[in-house]
Amino acid sequence: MRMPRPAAIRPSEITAERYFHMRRDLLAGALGLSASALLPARASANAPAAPLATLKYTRNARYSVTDKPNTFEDISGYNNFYEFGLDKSDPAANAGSLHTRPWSVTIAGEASVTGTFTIEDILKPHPLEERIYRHRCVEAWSMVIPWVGFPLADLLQRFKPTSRAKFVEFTTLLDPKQMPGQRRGVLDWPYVEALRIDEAMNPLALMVVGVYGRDLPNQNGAPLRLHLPWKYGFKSAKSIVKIRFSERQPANTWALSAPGEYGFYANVNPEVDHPRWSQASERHIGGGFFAARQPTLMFNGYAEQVAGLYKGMDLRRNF
Ligand SMILES: Nc1nc2c(c(=O)[nH]1)N[C@H]1C(S)=C(S)[C@@H](COP(=O)(O)O)O[C@H]1N2
Ligand SMILES: [Mo]
Repeated sequence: MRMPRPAAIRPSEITAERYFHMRRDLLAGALGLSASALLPARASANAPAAPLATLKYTRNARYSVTDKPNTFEDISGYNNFYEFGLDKSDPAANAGSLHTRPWSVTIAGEASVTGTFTIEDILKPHPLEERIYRHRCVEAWSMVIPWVGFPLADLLQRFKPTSRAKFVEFTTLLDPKQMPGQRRGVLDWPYVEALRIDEAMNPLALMVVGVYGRDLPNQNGAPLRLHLPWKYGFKSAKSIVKIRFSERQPANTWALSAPGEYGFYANVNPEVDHPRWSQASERHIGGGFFAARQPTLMFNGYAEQVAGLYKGMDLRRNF
């Protein structure tokens, strides 16, 4: 992933407002209202008239930021999905060749329940919720996305991981016929990502099936993709076909391809620069070319919820 070095940000551009996300539910509680009563008009106001199925879900204000979501056009038109090309517009142009039904997911490794399940079996027990999450790419751009999904922990618990399950690995579909980018050796296919089990079990870790109240567009990782909003976007594997519990730390694709640039943890950290660019600020997609850069927040603004996972770790070494 290549990126120009972003310009320095001026202190005047640091908006205090960004530090007050996720306070709405507290305020609502004090007023004796349900949290959603204070929410603005439905995030799906920008939803497309696309033939994507509508989903049933409830809104989760407790785990949503109050930042304005990006448009559906930005979210589905500016993507990283190297299986469909390297340019941001390639996934939207090329991901039509992906067939997301039938689809199956294999559960393997250190768990009492393993095997191959249909996507319907995977999804059935899980009520869907909408969560508006910040999404920060390692390339120093960001978006705000109204995902629809369910907690990753709820899915993983169903398979009863054993006490030896210290990590969870996620693998994207390998099929060069459907994924033209896999005909080129830009990455070591299939795309693999992994988490420590306690990270995966954190309530913020989301198994995503939709956006703006509808099924995920293929370019966003249909039918099943991860999003962990405190980590750089590359941890969020798309179009998942395998979940494996393991005792040892799995290798992840980006760290394998450039170990000096992409680590295993990939926590958003404004103090640890990428070797080729600063991570102190980000370009908010949709803000226009001349819009001010935003300061990047520690753990992408989710420090209160996740900093404890990394207590005592040197985050410069474990980047
Ligand atoms: N299989 C796969 N998953 C992937 C990627 C990819 O190239 N292939 N790119 C990652 C990166 S770098 C980012 S920023 C996010 C982008 O997700 P989005 O296109 O839904 O915004 O997907 C991540 N998941
Ligand atoms: Mo990314």
